[in-house]
Amino acid sequence: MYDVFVPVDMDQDGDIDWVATRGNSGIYDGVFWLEQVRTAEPKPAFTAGRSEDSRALPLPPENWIDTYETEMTFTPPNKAGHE
Ligand SMILES: [Ca+2]
Repeated sequence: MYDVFVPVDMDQDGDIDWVATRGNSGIYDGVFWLEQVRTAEPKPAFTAGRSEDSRALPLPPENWIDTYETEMTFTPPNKAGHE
């Protein structure tokens, strides 16, 4: 859970940065800082803060809603077919 984002130029380079707190995330709780980086050449939008991080997943396909379940059920998956 992110409690608040505060815009502030942390390193006083003229670009606004974001400082925020994260809670209810166990060992990942704390304060973090998102810094804008300006370069003349293209570069990745994000740089990982840790050498080991969670697996990156691709965005869903454009037609994701077509494959999304539309029926609501109150039967848990392990009980389906036993009625
Ligand atoms: Ca800055």
